[in-house]
Amino acid sequence: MTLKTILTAPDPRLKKKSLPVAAVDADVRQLMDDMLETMYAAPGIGLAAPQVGELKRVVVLHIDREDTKVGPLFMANPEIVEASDEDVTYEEGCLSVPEHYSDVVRPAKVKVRYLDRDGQQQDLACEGLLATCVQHEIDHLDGILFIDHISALKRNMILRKLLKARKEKEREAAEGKSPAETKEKDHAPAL
Ligand code: GNR
Ligand code: NI
Repeated sequence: MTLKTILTAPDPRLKKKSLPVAAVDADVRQLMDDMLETMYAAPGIGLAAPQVGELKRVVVLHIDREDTKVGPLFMANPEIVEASDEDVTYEEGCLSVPEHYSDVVRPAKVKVRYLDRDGQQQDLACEGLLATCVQHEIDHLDGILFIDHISALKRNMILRKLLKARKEKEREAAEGKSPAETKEKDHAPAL
């Protein structure tokens, strides 16, 4: 078991389309197990392989809430085979878009077809948070983030903030300081 590093936007790897796996072999199972551990540590309720830099169509999910308890689920090559006409709005977050949340509209119910950890094909009817999460994860496999479903104005604001936060972190690392030591007076004034 190995913890993987979760990529954050903007990162070109998060925008790429992932490739199907030929089979659920030992390597894919290892990736699934590492992803599950990484997801639990984050913590999150789902994780897609491209978020850890592996451009493969692999997803893990585990939801443990009052109203929805499911998982751990391991999915290779997941596909939405049915979606409801009815939509639902959910405030989404993403481990690759840390500390930002936005309402996203998606079909309320979906049926997902996938290969499980044993390579067996499964059809799973999803509703509630599971339906939202499954669609969010399959989006990752197609290089789509939840911020791609919101207005360009909000998206660009979030991306700018993420880039600024990353540069700040890099600067602190280069100066060998802990974030707490970095005071406002140390910042270069914004132009
Ligand atoms: O942990 C997560 N929570 C979440 C909440 C609402 C809608 C989607 C999600 S998925 C997210 C983890 C993640 O980034 N998966 O790709
Ligand atoms: Ni995500």
